[in-house]
Amino acid sequence: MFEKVLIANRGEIALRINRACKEMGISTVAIHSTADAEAMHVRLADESVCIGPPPAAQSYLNIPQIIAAAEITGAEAIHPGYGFLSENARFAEIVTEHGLTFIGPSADQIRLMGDKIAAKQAVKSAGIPTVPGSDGGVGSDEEAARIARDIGYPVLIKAAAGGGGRGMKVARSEAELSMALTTARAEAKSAFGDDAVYLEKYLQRPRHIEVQVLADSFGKVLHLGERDCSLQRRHQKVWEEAPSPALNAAQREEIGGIVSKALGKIGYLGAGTIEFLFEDGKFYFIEMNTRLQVEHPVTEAITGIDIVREQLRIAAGSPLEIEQSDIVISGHAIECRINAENPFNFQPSPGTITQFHAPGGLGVRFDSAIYAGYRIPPYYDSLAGKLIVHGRNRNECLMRLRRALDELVVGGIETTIPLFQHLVREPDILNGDYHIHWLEHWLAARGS
Ligand code: MV4
Repeated sequence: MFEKVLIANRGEIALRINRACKEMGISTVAIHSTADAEAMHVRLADESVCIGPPPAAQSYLNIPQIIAAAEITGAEAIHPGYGFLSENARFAEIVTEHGLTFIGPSADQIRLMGDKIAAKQAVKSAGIPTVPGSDGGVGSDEEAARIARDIGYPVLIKAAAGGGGRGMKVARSEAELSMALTTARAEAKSAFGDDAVYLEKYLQRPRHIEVQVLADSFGKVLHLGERDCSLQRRHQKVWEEAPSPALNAAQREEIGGIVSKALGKIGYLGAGTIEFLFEDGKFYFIEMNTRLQVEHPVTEAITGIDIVREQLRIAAGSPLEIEQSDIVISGHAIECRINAENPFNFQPSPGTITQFHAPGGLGVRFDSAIYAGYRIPPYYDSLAGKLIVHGRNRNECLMRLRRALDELVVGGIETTIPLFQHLVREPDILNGDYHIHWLEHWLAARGS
């Protein structure tokens, strides 16, 4: 096992990684910008290195400074967390070229999954169901029209270099198609420097369901069940839960088995997530994430598996010690993202936290790097904490979530807590009856 790991991130995820390292007897190195000198991740790590000024481009994305910090402190491995450099294939390559271990899959796998056309083809040929569409990029408008006529309207045009919802255009009829293609190509070119686009059947009211996997360097792949991340706004997830209220045990086993087998064929390494749209009882692959995700704790809650510990063990070349049959889904978990934002219009609300009280008790976890007196800097994302609640079933989980939200106090800034106070009382949410557009419809109906 590594003796020292550099954590190339900030905020709650840096604390999360630090915790796994400490439990495994690994020394930790924090990196930070000048804006984060007082941050909790810096205080809790064994060592810290200031790597640059506040803008992320000059600090948390500054590859030479991060490599230098690892070399100066003698760290053997780098955990990228999520966001920042976590899905930057070139970073993974540079880490490796410096004789360090990147805690994640190979640069080639990150690059493959970053190219949405290549990723779709790779997982499809490994047996994962995909959305009907152009198998590969679309060439001429005539070719696109032929494919669209074949799969039926509406169709969705996606950028090969996109992902996370950037650069998508819906065409509802052939009359709209050529304009939509032109716009999509132009937007893709200016956003990503690559105008390659592909076509898919547009699914109108699907759920977003993602399957968590762990794969070791001995070819063993385990799936840890799914998470339902359908409650989102502008491609930012707000509430994630597991198991999905929409799946039965047979569907869970089936998709988990398909995913494990496919990732075994691809030779995937580490923790990963396969994202699906789920509509009318069918799964359709959309993307693969090659990083640890914000919402990983809901899976930890229902499986008892420490995903970050497993990432560290896998990266150090250790085998997964459990079998698929050892993984038992127990109860239900929900995560609420507590953002420093206005709860209904989501405008960022950085500033000083004047009061803070974390909720506790059985089945309650609060992952956060905030404290009373902490000033949330305006330079980074607005996630202030994650409330993760576990119960023996969904109703107990919801009851506990209402109680935990009532205990949580974050004063001095606006947060999304009031949004969740409303959501835990909405009939559709209580019934688990929602889809990827539900939250935006609900917000529009309340006039926010
Ligand atoms: C889709 C879709 C409908 N049909 N693909 C958005 C993010 C990116 N990962 C894929 N996305 C979508 N792809 C087809 N063929 C609808 C979305 C989508 C979405 C997906 C997941 C979660 C939230 C979403 C919000 C809007 C659109």
